[in-house]
Amino acid sequence: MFNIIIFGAPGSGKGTQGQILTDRYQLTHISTGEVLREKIRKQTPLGKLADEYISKGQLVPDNVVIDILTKFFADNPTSNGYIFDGFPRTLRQGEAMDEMLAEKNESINVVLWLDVDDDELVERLVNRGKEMGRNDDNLETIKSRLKVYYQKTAPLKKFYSKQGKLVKINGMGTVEEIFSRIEKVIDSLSTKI
Ligand code: B4P
Repeated sequence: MFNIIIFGAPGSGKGTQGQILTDRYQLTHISTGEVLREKIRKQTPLGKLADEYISKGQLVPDNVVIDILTKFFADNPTSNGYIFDGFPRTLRQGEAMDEMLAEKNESINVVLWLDVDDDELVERLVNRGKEMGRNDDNLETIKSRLKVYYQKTAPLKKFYSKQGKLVKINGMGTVEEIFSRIEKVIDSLSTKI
């Protein structure tokens, strides 16, 4: 199994590159953001709760997203490899994920950190807000998401760097250019496993 975390600030291309990676390597993909948006669309109790946080640019509480991951593993007990997109976003989530994988005698192989300038992040998200109408893609909420990213999510870089798993990818450029950088990293690592 080859397990990947795709990591980065909001708008860094996690969802975009995560989907391409899933198709290219036949991985099992989870985007916690997508799962939460689906619950919001269906107006489930969890969706209503998540909406209160997402619409303000805040993180949904750890226990809620950790439960989503637990269910994901129950629904997908075996795989070629998993790709985690938008999870973990806090140290507690990272620790919980390591424990869940250890129970399956598995671990994370690589954390791909998509590094993108803040100005570019804001521009991508503002554009998506105009095109797709996602209610968390407005300037005020985007600023708060970036602040939360630097406070709560960016410390995970140290967590994975200490484990020797963090690989920085230049996330500026076209989708194809960025994917080709990712592909080189995965191909070089997977031959060593
Ligand atoms: P997510 O769905 O993960 O949203 P995101 O961080 O904004 O990134 P996303 O993956 O959607 O965007 P991408 O970078 O691909 O989370 C949404 C919310 O859910 C969070 O704010 C939080 O509240 C909550 N949540 C989710 N997971 C959670 C967790 N684990 N814990 C707590 N809360 C959680 O792309 C952005 C845009 O850029 C797209 O429009 C794309 O087309 C464009 N783009 C991509 N690559 C590009 C490129 N190279 N050039 C130009 N544009 C590009």
